[in-house]
Amino acid sequence: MPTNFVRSSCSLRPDWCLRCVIVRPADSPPPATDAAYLARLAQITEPFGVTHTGVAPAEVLSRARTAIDDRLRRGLTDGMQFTFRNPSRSTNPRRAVPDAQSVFVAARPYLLDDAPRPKGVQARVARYAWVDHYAPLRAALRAVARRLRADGFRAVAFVDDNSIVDREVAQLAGIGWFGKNANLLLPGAGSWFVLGCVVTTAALPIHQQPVEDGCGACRRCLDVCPTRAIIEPGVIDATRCLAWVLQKPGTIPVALRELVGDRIYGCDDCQEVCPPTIRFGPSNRAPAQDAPKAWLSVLELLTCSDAELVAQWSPWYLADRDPRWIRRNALVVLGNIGDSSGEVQDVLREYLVHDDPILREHAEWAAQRLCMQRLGVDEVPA
Ligand code: B12
Ligand code: SF4
Ligand code: SF4
Repeated sequence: MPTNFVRSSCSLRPDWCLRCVIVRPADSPPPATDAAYLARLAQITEPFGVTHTGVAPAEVLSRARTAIDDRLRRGLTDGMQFTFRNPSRSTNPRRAVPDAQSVFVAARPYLLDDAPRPKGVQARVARYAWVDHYAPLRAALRAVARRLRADGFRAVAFVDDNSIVDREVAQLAGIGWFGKNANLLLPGAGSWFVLGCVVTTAALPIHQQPVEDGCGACRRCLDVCPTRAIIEPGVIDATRCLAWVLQKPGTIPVALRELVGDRIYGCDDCQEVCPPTIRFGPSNRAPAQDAPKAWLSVLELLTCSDAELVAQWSPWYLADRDPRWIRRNALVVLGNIGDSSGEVQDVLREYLVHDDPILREHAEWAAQRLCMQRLGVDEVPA
């Protein structure tokens, strides 16, 4: 039983806290934070499905700051909050952990076996949202943070949190390169990865060599994006990116509705066509998961209760956690791929008199589009 106790230093730096007390004798020096120590931290993450790790310096992320300011200035963020709300915080790891020395970064693959499309009117979910891949990554990084704190360092884990720009620290940690589709591509593995990190006062060995650009002359992602949202290599116009269009509050612009196709949440097109991701993705799969939700019945989404919708989709980001944005998306999908069955007509009839004016308007659009499709008309004549 140790006789001396030292306080761990969590980010709040309390004078006294039972939860933060650690049982390391005060006279034992912190361990060397060398390559062997780093390898042990990486080992901690493996059982959680993490395949790639690296270390970035805990310095101000000036390139990301410039990019964020540029996107804001050019009106490309469309009211997104995330890392854009407080850029000086999200681009400075030392705002999260004062005196931080390094950022331990981890990447976890999320590619799962393709799921066949069930019968009926089915909406497509983007691959990263088939199951909650952030939860195991968060568990991995929290385990690393606990190890670091037990060794006397301060450490805080972040996964898809607004406190830090994940792709930027991952690139600086030597995990991959910025693709023209803006995603971080891992050499020999592609981009089907979620990212997270631990900001720490431990001076871990920092990665020195950036990964070389692997896009070369390719520009498939720019050409295939259904809404032309990749306006320059690496620059996304969120007002047109379907991933944001399906998450944001309010009305989906009429000009984008047909392009939504059968998507209910997220968009994968700029990754599905990416040659390194096609080539290497399949050998970098996520651990098998039970019942991934790759397809959702549109009619069920439109007829179940709000409570059921929220309970089922709690890991998804939805503005204000409001289930009506899922219903709005479902109405657009129904307009695009619905059939003339009685069930579809019943559901549409219900939404055409809905109390919510946004849902009513999307139902009107869907009804009009389905009629036009049946008449073989693509556009309302001017
Ligand atoms: C806001 C956000 C979005 C927004 C905006 C995306 C964007 N490109 O900015 C929306 C909602 C559209 C979105 C969509 C998606 N997202 Co998102 N998103 C975020 C979030 C919360 C913040 C991103 C951010 O700060 N962007 C700021 C801008 C300035 O950064 P950037 O566009 O990446 O710009 C960088 C490049 O321009 C680069 N750069 C600088 N100079 C140059 C020059 C060239 C030539 C190039 C190529 C690059 C380059 O430096 C910039 C700064 O790092 C992060 C989580 C986080 N906390 O970081 C997840 C995150 C980026 N998203 C993620 C995912 C999975 C997605 C989707 C694939 C989900 C989906 N299937 O629908 C799509 C992909 C869309 C796309 N092509 O980018 C992952 C990306 C993983 C990866 N391997 O890259 C992240 C990291 C979440 C996570 N923790 O795993 N997302
Ligand atoms: S996620 Fe879809 S809409 Fe957004 S840039 Fe990629 S292909 Fe375009
Ligand atoms: S599709 Fe081509 S240009 Fe786009 S990210 Fe992939 S390799 Fe780079």
